[in-house]
Amino acid sequence: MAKRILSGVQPSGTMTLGNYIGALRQFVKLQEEEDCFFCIVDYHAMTLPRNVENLKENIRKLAATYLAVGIDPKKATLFIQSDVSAHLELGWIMTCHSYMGELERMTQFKEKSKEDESIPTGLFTYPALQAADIVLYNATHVPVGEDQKQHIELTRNIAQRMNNKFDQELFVIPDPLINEVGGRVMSLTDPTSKMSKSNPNENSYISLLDEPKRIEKKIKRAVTDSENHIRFDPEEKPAVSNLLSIYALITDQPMSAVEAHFEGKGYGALKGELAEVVVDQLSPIQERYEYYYHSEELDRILRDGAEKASTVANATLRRVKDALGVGI
Ligand code: ATP
Ligand code: LTN
Repeated sequence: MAKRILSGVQPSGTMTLGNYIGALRQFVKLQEEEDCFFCIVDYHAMTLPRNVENLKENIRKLAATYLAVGIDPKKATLFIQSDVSAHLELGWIMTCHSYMGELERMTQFKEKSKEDESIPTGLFTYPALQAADIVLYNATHVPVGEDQKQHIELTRNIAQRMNNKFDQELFVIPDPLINEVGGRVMSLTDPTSKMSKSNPNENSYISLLDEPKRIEKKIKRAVTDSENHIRFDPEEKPAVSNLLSIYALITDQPMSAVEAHFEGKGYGALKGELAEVVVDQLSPIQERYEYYYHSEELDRILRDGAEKASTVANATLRRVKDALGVGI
């Protein structure tokens, strides 16, 4: 039987090469074989006040990016979370079945709540909404980057808890799908933290919409080490290993082939060739992005997607409300 896939991305800025390698590229492959739902999780983006400012534009940017990287609305359902009200309804129900203790353990919450003195409540309860996003579609698998593993684990726990409580298989228990290589693309300026679009230092990430010159510049400035010896060794040489991983993933080669290719060459060569393959991969995506961003086709795709998603989500919500005994 085909797997049921659900994943979500926050409209919180321009997608990075990390998002592309860790998540979007997987989505494009999965849609060929599996039954896929991809969501623009705008209610999640709202959990940080700074994301509220350009929400409308960021939603459109993300929708155009999904299509530009190759998500095909004939094969997968693409929709905006806030167009399917079942997310908030089930989100509340799942919030009521989650515990403060387990939410307090979430690494992403700990990281993101460091940024501000006033921590929005939504930032804390957000993993319960993410759990609802997933189980609403009876997802069997959730393709995500490494940083989301803990949230999927939490989803499994809440879903199982509710199945036990109501003594029926209310929810499918989902598995994460994480790329072994590429599940965590690191920052270009600090190889100990993940490449993130919310990093204020723009040199730390490559945006999918960066112009060729900018990509070259950022890669040239990327930190390395003082050895000038190319070797894949994430422990001893995290920065160079990160560049090598990106090269291997973009060119679809095993690391052994990449190491052999760069044998005897210096960091200058690695950076030059890496910039070239990244630019080659992103150029056609950027062209398609421009087209979709300005097209009415995009609105139609999102409207159709919301309709299809609502049908599936409402059926799950109905089942849950019946089990709880709420509503008529
Ligand atoms: P931010 O970087 O602003 O904290 P984010 O990029 O983690 O946000 P999303 O845009 O919702 O948040 O992430 C979309 C997907 O990309 C998720 O599955 C996430 O795990 C994955 N992802 C994000 N950054 C990376 C990275 N550096 N390497 C691999 N995958 C990543
Ligand atoms: N929390 C995720 C985004 C997200 C998601 C989802 C991912 C929200 N709902 C459902 C997978 C499935 C993030 O911050 N990247």
